[in-house]
Amino acid sequence: SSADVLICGAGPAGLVLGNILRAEGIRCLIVERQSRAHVESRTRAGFLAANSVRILSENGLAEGLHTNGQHHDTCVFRGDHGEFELKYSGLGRGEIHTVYPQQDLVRDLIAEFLNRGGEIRFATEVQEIDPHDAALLLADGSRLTGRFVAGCDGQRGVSRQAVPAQVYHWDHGISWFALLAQAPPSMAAVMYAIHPNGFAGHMARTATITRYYLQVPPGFDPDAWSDKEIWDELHVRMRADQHGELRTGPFVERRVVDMTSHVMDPIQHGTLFLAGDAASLISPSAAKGANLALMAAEVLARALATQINLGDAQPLIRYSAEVLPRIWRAQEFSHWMIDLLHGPFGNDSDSVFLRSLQRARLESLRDSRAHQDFFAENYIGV
Ligand code: RFL
Repeated sequence: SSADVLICGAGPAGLVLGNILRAEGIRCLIVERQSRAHVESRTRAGFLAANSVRILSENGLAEGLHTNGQHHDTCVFRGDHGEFELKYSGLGRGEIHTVYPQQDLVRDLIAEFLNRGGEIRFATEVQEIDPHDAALLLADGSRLTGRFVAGCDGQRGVSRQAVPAQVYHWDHGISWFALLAQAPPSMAAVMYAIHPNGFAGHMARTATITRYYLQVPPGFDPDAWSDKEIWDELHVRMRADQHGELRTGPFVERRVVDMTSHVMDPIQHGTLFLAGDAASLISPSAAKGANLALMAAEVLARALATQINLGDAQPLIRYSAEVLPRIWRAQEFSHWMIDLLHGPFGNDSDSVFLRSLQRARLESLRDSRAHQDFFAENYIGV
Protein backbone atom coordinates (compact mmCIF):
# COMPACT_ATOMS: atom_id res chain seq x y z
CA SER A 1 0.00 0.00 0.00
CA SER A 2 1.06 3.57 -0.48
CA ALA A 3 -0.10 4.74 2.96
CA ASP A 4 2.20 6.03 5.69
CA VAL A 5 -0.32 5.18 8.41
CA LEU A 6 -2.57 2.13 8.34
CA ILE A 7 -5.55 2.56 10.65
CA CYS A 8 -7.40 -0.50 11.85
CA GLY A 9 -11.04 0.43 12.60
CA ALA A 10 -13.43 3.21 11.53
CA GLY A 11 -14.86 4.18 14.92
CA PRO A 12 -14.48 7.62 16.52
CA ALA A 13 -10.79 7.00 17.34
CA GLY A 14 -9.69 5.84 13.87
CA LEU A 15 -11.74 8.46 12.02
CA VAL A 16 -10.60 11.46 14.07
CA LEU A 17 -7.01 10.25 13.76
CA GLY A 18 -7.37 9.81 9.99
CA ASN A 19 -8.93 13.22 9.52
CA ILE A 20 -6.19 15.06 11.43
CA LEU A 21 -3.48 13.13 9.55
CA ARG A 22 -5.07 14.00 6.20
CA ALA A 23 -5.10 17.68 7.15
CA GLU A 24 -1.32 17.30 7.72
CA GLY A 25 -0.97 15.84 4.24
CA ILE A 26 -0.18 12.34 5.51
CA ARG A 27 -1.33 9.40 3.41
CA CYS A 28 -3.53 7.02 5.37
CA LEU A 29 -5.74 4.03 4.80
CA ILE A 30 -8.49 2.85 7.16
CA VAL A 31 -9.44 -0.82 7.15
CA GLU A 32 -12.87 -1.52 8.68
CA ARG A 33 -14.45 -4.93 9.22
CA GLN A 34 -18.06 -3.75 8.90
CA SER A 35 -19.89 -2.13 6.00
CA ARG A 36 -20.26 1.64 5.80
CA ALA A 37 -24.03 1.35 6.41
CA HIS A 38 -23.36 -0.70 9.54
CA VAL A 39 -20.95 1.72 11.21
CA GLU A 40 -23.11 4.72 10.24
CA SER A 41 -26.12 3.26 12.06
CA ARG A 42 -24.43 1.81 15.16
CA THR A 43 -26.00 3.59 18.15
CA ARG A 44 -23.77 3.99 21.16
CA ALA A 45 -22.54 7.13 22.85
CA GLY A 46 -24.03 10.59 22.77
CA PHE A 47 -22.44 12.78 25.42
CA LEU A 48 -19.44 14.71 24.17
CA ALA A 49 -17.32 16.55 26.70
CA ALA A 50 -15.95 20.06 26.18
CA ASN A 51 -12.50 18.73 25.24
CA SER A 52 -14.06 16.52 22.53
CA VAL A 53 -15.96 19.45 21.08
CA ARG A 54 -12.71 21.46 21.09
CA ILE A 55 -10.83 18.67 19.25
CA LEU A 56 -13.56 18.37 16.62
CA SER A 57 -13.93 22.16 16.21
CA GLU A 58 -10.20 22.88 15.92
CA ASN A 59 -9.85 20.22 13.27
CA GLY A 60 -12.79 21.27 11.12
CA LEU A 61 -14.90 18.26 12.12
CA ALA A 62 -17.72 19.88 14.08
CA GLU A 63 -20.14 21.22 11.48
CA GLY A 64 -22.87 18.61 12.05
CA LEU A 65 -22.30 18.74 15.78
CA HIS A 66 -22.73 22.52 15.91
CA THR A 67 -25.81 22.39 13.68
CA ASN A 68 -27.64 19.47 15.28
CA GLY A 69 -26.03 18.85 18.68
CA GLN A 70 -27.90 19.82 21.84
CA HIS A 71 -26.25 21.61 24.72
CA HIS A 72 -26.66 19.83 28.01
CA ASP A 73 -25.68 21.05 31.46
CA THR A 74 -27.88 19.54 34.15
CA CYS A 75 -28.15 16.26 35.97
CA VAL A 76 -30.58 15.19 38.64
CA PHE A 77 -30.08 12.63 41.39
CA ARG A 78 -33.24 10.98 42.68
CA GLY A 79 -33.49 8.76 45.74
CA ASP A 80 -35.46 8.08 48.86
CA HIS A 81 -34.67 11.62 50.02
CA GLY A 82 -36.34 13.26 47.03
CA GLU A 83 -34.23 14.75 44.26
CA PHE A 84 -31.61 17.41 43.73
CA GLU A 85 -30.24 19.01 40.60
CA LEU A 86 -26.67 19.90 39.64
CA LYS A 87 -26.41 22.49 36.89
CA TYR A 88 -22.77 22.01 36.00
CA SER A 89 -22.47 24.99 33.65
CA GLY A 90 -22.21 26.93 36.92
CA LEU A 91 -19.88 24.51 38.72
CA GLY A 92 -16.24 23.48 38.40
CA ARG A 93 -14.79 24.90 35.17
CA GLY A 94 -18.28 25.77 33.91
CA GLU A 95 -18.13 23.28 31.04
CA ILE A 96 -21.11 21.54 29.45
CA HIS A 97 -21.84 18.47 27.34
CA THR A 98 -22.95 18.46 23.73
CA VAL A 99 -25.33 15.63 22.94
CA TYR A 100 -24.80 14.31 19.43
CA PRO A 101 -25.43 10.64 18.59
CA GLN A 102 -22.21 8.73 17.93
CA GLN A 103 -23.49 7.30 14.64
CA ASP A 104 -24.11 10.83 13.34
CA LEU A 105 -20.59 11.85 14.32
CA VAL A 106 -19.19 8.73 12.62
CA ARG A 107 -21.17 9.54 9.46
CA ASP A 108 -19.78 13.12 9.43
CA LEU A 109 -16.22 11.89 10.05
CA ILE A 110 -16.36 9.32 7.23
CA ALA A 111 -17.65 11.92 4.73
CA GLU A 112 -14.96 14.40 5.71
CA PHE A 113 -12.15 11.82 5.65
CA LEU A 114 -13.09 10.82 2.09
CA ASN A 115 -13.39 14.50 1.21
CA ARG A 116 -9.81 15.02 2.44
CA GLY A 117 -8.60 12.27 0.11
CA GLY A 118 -8.44 9.46 2.64
CA GLU A 119 -9.19 5.87 1.68
CA ILE A 120 -11.39 3.43 3.62
CA ARG A 121 -11.78 -0.25 2.86
CA PHE A 122 -15.09 -1.32 4.38
CA ALA A 123 -16.13 -4.93 4.93
CA THR A 124 -12.45 -5.87 5.21
CA GLU A 125 -11.31 -7.69 8.31
CA VAL A 126 -7.81 -7.42 9.75
CA GLN A 127 -6.76 -10.78 11.10
CA GLU A 128 -3.40 -9.95 12.59
CA ILE A 129 -1.02 -7.04 12.98
CA ASP A 130 2.74 -7.27 12.64
CA PRO A 131 4.05 -4.46 14.87
CA HIS A 132 7.64 -4.76 13.58
CA ASP A 133 6.93 -4.35 9.87
CA ALA A 134 3.86 -2.06 10.25
CA ALA A 135 1.81 -4.68 8.41
CA LEU A 136 -1.83 -5.70 8.46
CA LEU A 137 -2.67 -9.27 7.53
CA LEU A 138 -6.17 -9.37 6.05
CA ALA A 139 -8.67 -12.20 6.24
CA ASP A 140 -8.33 -12.82 2.49
CA GLY A 141 -4.63 -13.59 3.00
CA SER A 142 -3.28 -10.33 1.58
CA ARG A 143 -0.86 -8.09 3.44
CA LEU A 144 -0.75 -4.29 3.64
CA THR A 145 2.35 -2.45 4.84
CA GLY A 146 2.90 1.15 5.87
CA ARG A 147 5.29 3.01 8.18
CA PHE A 148 2.99 3.01 11.20
CA VAL A 149 -0.15 1.19 12.34
CA ALA A 150 -2.87 2.70 14.53
CA GLY A 151 -4.91 0.09 16.40
CA CYS A 152 -8.36 1.71 16.67
CA ASP A 153 -10.39 -1.49 16.45
CA GLY A 154 -12.24 -1.26 19.76
CA GLN A 155 -12.52 -3.62 22.68
CA ARG A 156 -12.84 -6.79 20.59
CA GLY A 157 -10.26 -5.93 17.97
CA VAL A 158 -7.02 -7.72 17.09
CA SER A 159 -4.51 -4.90 17.63
CA ARG A 160 -4.43 -5.27 21.42
CA GLN A 161 -3.15 -8.82 20.95
CA ALA A 162 -0.05 -7.52 19.13
CA VAL A 163 1.08 -5.41 22.10
CA PRO A 164 2.92 -7.34 24.81
CA ALA A 165 1.61 -5.26 27.71
CA GLN A 166 0.13 -5.62 31.14
CA VAL A 167 -3.65 -5.60 31.00
CA TYR A 168 -5.27 -4.33 34.17
CA HIS A 169 -8.83 -5.55 34.27
CA TRP A 170 -11.61 -4.73 36.71
CA ASP A 171 -15.07 -6.25 36.88
CA HIS A 172 -17.57 -4.34 39.00
CA GLY A 173 -19.91 -7.34 38.96
CA ILE A 174 -22.75 -5.07 37.82
CA SER A 175 -24.52 -4.89 34.46
CA TRP A 176 -26.70 -2.23 32.85
CA PHE A 177 -29.65 -3.03 30.65
CA ALA A 178 -29.08 -0.32 27.99
CA LEU A 179 -32.29 0.68 26.24
CA LEU A 180 -33.19 3.07 23.46
CA ALA A 181 -36.83 4.10 23.58
CA GLN A 182 -38.62 5.61 20.63
CA ALA A 183 -40.02 8.29 22.89
CA PRO A 184 -39.25 11.92 23.64
CA PRO A 185 -37.14 12.56 26.74
CA SER A 186 -39.11 12.62 29.98
CA MET A 187 -37.17 15.62 31.27
CA ALA A 188 -34.44 17.94 30.06
CA ALA A 189 -31.83 16.66 32.51
CA VAL A 190 -29.83 13.45 32.79
CA MET A 191 -31.38 11.60 35.69
CA TYR A 192 -29.70 9.10 37.99
CA ALA A 193 -32.19 7.22 40.18
CA ILE A 194 -31.00 5.30 43.23
CA HIS A 195 -33.54 2.73 44.39
CA PRO A 196 -33.55 -0.47 46.53
CA ASN A 197 -34.33 -2.44 43.30
CA GLY A 198 -31.16 -1.01 41.73
CA PHE A 199 -29.99 1.96 39.70
CA ALA A 200 -31.98 3.46 36.80
CA GLY A 201 -30.86 6.20 34.42
CA HIS A 202 -32.41 8.57 31.90
CA MET A 203 -30.44 10.35 29.17
CA ALA A 204 -31.97 12.51 26.47
CA ARG A 205 -30.65 11.72 22.98
CA THR A 206 -32.85 13.45 20.38
CA ALA A 207 -36.42 14.79 20.27
CA THR A 208 -37.68 11.28 19.46
CA ILE A 209 -35.13 8.90 21.01
CA THR A 210 -34.26 8.56 24.71
CA ARG A 211 -31.74 6.31 26.40
CA TYR A 212 -32.66 4.50 29.61
CA TYR A 213 -30.53 2.23 31.78
CA LEU A 214 -31.57 -0.34 34.38
CA GLN A 215 -29.12 -2.11 36.67
CA VAL A 216 -29.54 -5.87 36.18
CA PRO A 217 -27.66 -8.95 37.37
CA PRO A 218 -24.72 -10.03 35.13
CA GLY A 219 -25.95 -12.52 32.54
CA PHE A 220 -29.42 -10.92 32.34
CA ASP A 221 -31.32 -11.89 29.18
CA PRO A 222 -32.25 -8.68 27.29
CA ASP A 223 -35.43 -10.33 26.00
CA ALA A 224 -36.59 -11.53 29.42
CA TRP A 225 -38.93 -8.58 29.97
CA SER A 226 -41.73 -7.17 27.82
CA ASP A 227 -41.74 -3.44 26.99
CA LYS A 228 -44.47 -2.98 29.60
CA GLU A 229 -42.46 -4.74 32.31
CA ILE A 230 -39.46 -2.53 31.52
CA TRP A 231 -41.52 0.68 31.69
CA ASP A 232 -43.11 -0.49 34.96
CA GLU A 233 -39.67 -1.07 36.49
CA LEU A 234 -38.40 2.31 35.21
CA HIS A 235 -41.45 3.98 36.79
CA VAL A 236 -40.82 2.26 40.11
CA ARG A 237 -37.09 3.05 40.28
CA MET A 238 -37.57 6.61 39.03
CA ARG A 239 -40.36 7.10 41.57
CA ALA A 240 -42.76 8.35 38.92
CA ASP A 241 -45.57 8.41 41.51
CA GLN A 242 -43.77 11.29 43.25
CA HIS A 243 -42.02 13.01 40.35
CA GLY A 244 -44.24 12.47 37.32
CA GLU A 245 -44.85 9.86 34.63
CA LEU A 246 -42.26 8.97 32.00
CA ARG A 247 -42.98 9.44 28.30
CA THR A 248 -43.16 5.92 26.94
CA GLY A 249 -42.79 4.29 23.53
CA PRO A 250 -41.41 1.07 22.04
CA PHE A 251 -37.84 0.03 22.81
CA VAL A 252 -35.86 0.00 19.58
CA GLU A 253 -32.67 -1.35 21.13
CA ARG A 254 -32.01 -3.57 24.15
CA ARG A 255 -28.55 -4.63 25.14
CA VAL A 256 -26.77 -5.64 28.33
CA VAL A 257 -23.50 -3.81 29.07
CA ASP A 258 -21.24 -5.19 31.77
CA MET A 259 -19.54 -2.67 34.05
CA THR A 260 -16.01 -3.78 33.34
CA SER A 261 -12.88 -1.76 32.72
CA HIS A 262 -9.47 -2.55 31.35
CA VAL A 263 -6.33 -0.53 30.82
CA MET A 264 -3.27 -1.68 28.88
CA ASP A 265 0.19 -0.43 29.76
CA PRO A 266 2.00 0.42 27.55
CA ILE A 267 -0.33 1.17 24.61
CA GLN A 268 2.37 0.98 21.93
CA HIS A 269 4.83 -1.56 20.56
CA GLY A 270 7.23 -1.07 17.66
CA THR A 271 5.30 0.70 14.90
CA LEU A 272 1.89 -0.01 16.48
CA PHE A 273 -0.03 2.50 18.61
CA LEU A 274 -3.42 1.87 20.25
CA ALA A 275 -6.19 4.43 20.74
CA GLY A 276 -9.78 4.33 22.01
CA ASP A 277 -11.43 1.19 23.37
CA ALA A 278 -8.51 -0.86 22.00
CA ALA A 279 -6.25 0.84 24.58
CA SER A 280 -8.66 1.05 27.46
CA LEU A 281 -12.23 0.07 28.06
CA ILE A 282 -14.11 2.18 30.55
CA SER A 283 -17.41 1.30 32.16
CA PRO A 284 -20.11 3.60 30.71
CA SER A 285 -21.17 5.00 34.10
CA ALA A 286 -19.64 8.42 33.42
CA ALA A 287 -20.02 8.37 29.59
CA LYS A 288 -16.29 8.70 28.96
CA GLY A 289 -15.45 6.04 26.35
CA ALA A 290 -15.89 8.05 23.16
CA ASN A 291 -14.32 11.10 24.80
CA LEU A 292 -11.19 9.13 25.72
CA ALA A 293 -11.08 7.81 22.16
CA LEU A 294 -11.00 11.35 20.76
CA MET A 295 -8.43 12.49 23.33
CA ALA A 296 -6.00 9.69 22.40
CA ALA A 297 -6.64 10.13 18.67
CA GLU A 298 -5.61 13.78 18.84
CA VAL A 299 -2.43 13.07 20.83
CA LEU A 300 -1.49 10.23 18.46
CA ALA A 301 -2.21 12.30 15.34
CA ARG A 302 0.09 15.11 16.54
CA ALA A 303 2.82 12.62 17.47
CA LEU A 304 2.66 10.82 14.11
CA ALA A 305 2.64 14.12 12.20
CA THR A 306 5.67 15.34 14.16
CA GLN A 307 7.53 12.13 13.28
CA ILE A 308 6.48 11.91 9.64
CA ASN A 309 6.63 15.60 8.71
CA LEU A 310 9.40 16.87 11.00
CA GLY A 311 11.43 13.74 11.72
CA ASP A 312 11.10 14.18 15.48
CA ALA A 313 10.33 10.85 17.22
CA GLN A 314 10.02 12.17 20.77
CA PRO A 315 6.21 12.66 20.94
CA LEU A 316 5.64 9.13 19.59
CA ILE A 317 8.08 7.64 22.08
CA ARG A 318 6.21 9.43 24.88
CA TYR A 319 2.72 8.51 23.59
CA SER A 320 1.81 5.99 26.33
CA ALA A 321 3.23 8.22 29.07
CA GLU A 322 1.17 11.13 27.75
CA VAL A 323 -2.14 9.32 27.40
CA LEU A 324 -2.21 6.78 30.25
CA PRO A 325 -2.45 9.27 33.16
CA ARG A 326 -5.52 10.81 31.47
CA ILE A 327 -7.06 7.37 31.01
CA TRP A 328 -6.49 6.62 34.71
CA ARG A 329 -8.09 9.91 35.77
CA ALA A 330 -11.21 8.98 33.81
CA GLN A 331 -11.14 5.44 35.23
CA GLU A 332 -10.92 6.83 38.75
CA PHE A 333 -13.97 9.03 38.28
CA SER A 334 -15.92 6.29 36.53
CA HIS A 335 -15.20 4.02 39.49
CA TRP A 336 -16.35 6.77 41.88
CA MET A 337 -19.61 7.14 39.89
CA ILE A 338 -20.24 3.41 40.07
CA ASP A 339 -19.95 3.47 43.85
CA LEU A 340 -22.21 6.53 43.96
CA LEU A 341 -24.95 4.92 41.87
CA HIS A 342 -24.97 1.29 43.07
CA GLY A 343 -25.37 0.16 46.63
CA PRO A 344 -25.28 -3.51 47.63
CA PHE A 345 -28.75 -5.10 47.95
CA GLY A 346 -28.47 -7.17 51.15
CA ASN A 347 -29.62 -6.41 54.70
CA ASP A 348 -26.54 -7.85 56.35
CA SER A 349 -24.33 -5.46 58.29
CA ASP A 350 -21.74 -4.98 55.50
CA SER A 351 -24.41 -4.09 52.93
CA VAL A 352 -26.17 -1.65 55.21
CA PHE A 353 -22.80 -0.08 56.07
CA LEU A 354 -21.95 0.45 52.38
CA ARG A 355 -25.42 1.75 51.53
CA SER A 356 -25.12 4.24 54.38
CA LEU A 357 -21.82 5.48 52.94
CA GLN A 358 -23.50 5.80 49.54
CA ARG A 359 -26.30 7.87 51.05
CA ALA A 360 -23.81 10.08 52.94
CA ARG A 361 -21.89 10.69 49.70
CA LEU A 362 -25.08 11.71 47.92
CA GLU A 363 -25.99 14.06 50.76
CA SER A 364 -22.56 15.62 50.59
CA LEU A 365 -22.96 16.07 46.84
CA ARG A 366 -26.33 17.70 47.47
CA ASP A 367 -25.04 20.08 50.16
CA SER A 368 -21.35 20.81 49.53
CA ARG A 369 -20.32 23.28 46.84
CA ALA A 370 -16.76 21.91 46.96
CA HIS A 371 -18.02 18.40 46.31
CA GLN A 372 -20.20 19.69 43.46
CA ASP A 373 -17.21 21.44 41.87
CA PHE A 374 -15.22 18.19 42.11
CA PHE A 375 -18.09 16.35 40.44
CA ALA A 376 -18.48 18.87 37.61
CA GLU A 377 -14.76 19.04 36.82
CA ASN A 378 -14.45 15.30 36.54
CA TYR A 379 -17.83 14.58 34.97
CA ILE A 380 -17.06 16.72 31.92
CA GLY A 381 -13.28 16.68 32.00
CA VAL A 382 -11.03 14.15 30.30
P1 RFL B 1 -15.31 1.52 18.18
O1 RFL B 1 -16.34 2.58 18.07
O2 RFL B 1 -15.71 0.22 18.76
O3 RFL B 1 -14.74 1.29 16.71
C1 RFL B 1 -13.86 0.21 16.44
C2 RFL B 1 -14.03 -0.15 14.98
O4 RFL B 1 -13.11 -1.18 14.62
C3 RFL B 1 -13.77 -2.15 13.83
N1 RFL B 1 -13.04 -3.42 13.95
C4 RFL B 1 -12.25 -3.95 13.00
N2 RFL B 1 -11.95 -3.52 11.77
C5 RFL B 1 -11.11 -4.30 11.03
N3 RFL B 1 -10.59 -5.48 11.46
C6 RFL B 1 -10.89 -5.94 12.70
N4 RFL B 1 -10.36 -7.09 13.14
C7 RFL B 1 -11.75 -5.16 13.53
N5 RFL B 1 -12.23 -5.30 14.78
C8 RFL B 1 -13.02 -4.25 15.02
C9 RFL B 1 -15.18 -2.19 14.39
O5 RFL B 1 -16.11 -2.72 13.44
C10 RFL B 1 -15.41 -0.72 14.68
O6 RFL B 1 -15.99 -0.03 13.59
O7 RFL B 1 -14.04 2.02 19.01
P2 RFL B 1 -13.39 3.47 19.23
O8 RFL B 1 -13.17 4.19 17.95
O9 RFL B 1 -12.26 3.26 20.15
O10 RFL B 1 -14.55 4.32 19.98
C11 RFL B 1 -14.95 3.96 21.29
C12 RFL B 1 -16.42 4.30 21.51
O11 RFL B 1 -17.19 3.74 20.47
C13 RFL B 1 -16.92 3.82 22.88
O12 RFL B 1 -15.96 4.12 23.86
C14 RFL B 1 -18.23 4.52 23.30
O13 RFL B 1 -19.29 4.16 22.44
C15 RFL B 1 -18.60 4.14 24.75
N6 RFL B 1 -19.92 4.68 25.15
C16 RFL B 1 -20.06 6.01 25.49
N7 RFL B 1 -18.99 6.84 25.45
C17 RFL B 1 -19.13 8.17 25.72
O14 RFL B 1 -18.13 8.91 25.69
N8 RFL B 1 -20.36 8.71 26.05
C18 RFL B 1 -21.50 7.95 26.10
O15 RFL B 1 -22.59 8.48 26.35
C19 RFL B 1 -21.37 6.52 25.85
N9 RFL B 1 -22.45 5.72 25.89
C20 RFL B 1 -21.05 3.84 25.16
C21 RFL B 1 -22.31 4.39 25.55
C22 RFL B 1 -20.96 2.48 24.82
C23 RFL B 1 -22.09 1.69 24.87
N10 RFL B 1 -21.93 0.33 24.51
C24 RFL B 1 -22.59 -0.23 23.40
C25 RFL B 1 -20.87 -0.42 25.10
C26 RFL B 1 -23.43 3.59 25.60
C27 RFL B 1 -23.34 2.23 25.28
C28 RFL B 1 -24.59 1.38 25.37
